[in-house]
Amino acid sequence: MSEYKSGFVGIIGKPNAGKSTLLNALLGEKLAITSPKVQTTRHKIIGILSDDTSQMVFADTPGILEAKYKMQERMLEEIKAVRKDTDVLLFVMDAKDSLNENIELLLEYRTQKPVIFILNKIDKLGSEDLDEMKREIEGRIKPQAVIYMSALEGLNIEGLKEEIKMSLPVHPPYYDTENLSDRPVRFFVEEMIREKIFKYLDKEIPYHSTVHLRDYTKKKTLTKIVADIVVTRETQKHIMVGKGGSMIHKISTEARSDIEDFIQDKVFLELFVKVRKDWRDNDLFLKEYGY
Ligand SMILES: Nc1nc2c(ncn2[C@@H]2O[C@H](COP(=O)(O)OP(=O)(O)OP(=O)(O)O)[C@@H](O)[C@H]2O)c(=O)[nH]1
Ligand SMILES: [Mg+2]
Repeated sequence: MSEYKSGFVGIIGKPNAGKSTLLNALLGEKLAITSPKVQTTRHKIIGILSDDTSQMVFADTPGILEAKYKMQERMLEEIKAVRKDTDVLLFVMDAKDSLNENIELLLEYRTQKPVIFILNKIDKLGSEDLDEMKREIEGRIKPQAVIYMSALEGLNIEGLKEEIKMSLPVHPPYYDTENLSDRPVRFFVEEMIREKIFKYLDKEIPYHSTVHLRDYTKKKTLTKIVADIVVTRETQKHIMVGKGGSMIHKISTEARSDIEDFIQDKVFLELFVKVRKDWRDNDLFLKEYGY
């Protein structure tokens, strides 16, 4: 038998490139929340894929951005930590985005470790010349590989896994092979609620919101969950609650159904909306809310 391989695989790229969708496709599980809006992911999320010969420890990260407030500074720190602590770097790019901008960004963020360059969302490409893009990437980056991918449709996922395996070091598994992530269930519950906020609210509100779990109690016949949705202004609270509570009801109903699937139990979910002015720039609130 050949030796077991195991290593850390960082997933980085611009906001909305499809990093979280890719993580989910690699794992075959919905672990990370996704949305059509930029900056959906705020925390590093570890996803672990183990088989008889290898373990890949993926780290999904927030999209690379220019930090304008403290919460975004924390997001950038997470990206920088992942990029250092990685055996193979997956750089994800929306194939319709500017190639030059993406290459510049990768040159800034890459380390000595091998890079796999992923041209994602090829399912919605028109006449763009992928081979031409590939030649330019190879010329300027010298990646281990350039992979055409549709994370949404799972196209080329197996090819990508093979490519990653090739550059994993020989090492025993880092995590118990039964584990899917290093985050507790509570984290995913908060994220599933936050996903609905990104789905149903527009403009600045998703970016001014966070979700904080207050109670998670497993009872005999169900799990009781109480969470706060935190916003920065009274007007945002009104919109979050909606007319006659319609918006918060919609968020709660959909989130509850996702949580029930995830924890395989009936859920009683209670949501409260709270105003915390400037929580995104306040060290104490950021700490309390897990940033
Ligand atoms: N057509 C198509 N859409 C995709 C593909 N991959 C991702 N998307 C969509 O692109 C949007 C962004 O996907 P995410 O996975 O949330 O992107 P992300 O890079 O994690 O974004 P941030 O967390 O904001 O940095 C979502 O609406 C996805 O459904 C793909 O291969 N094809
Ligand atoms: Mg994401």
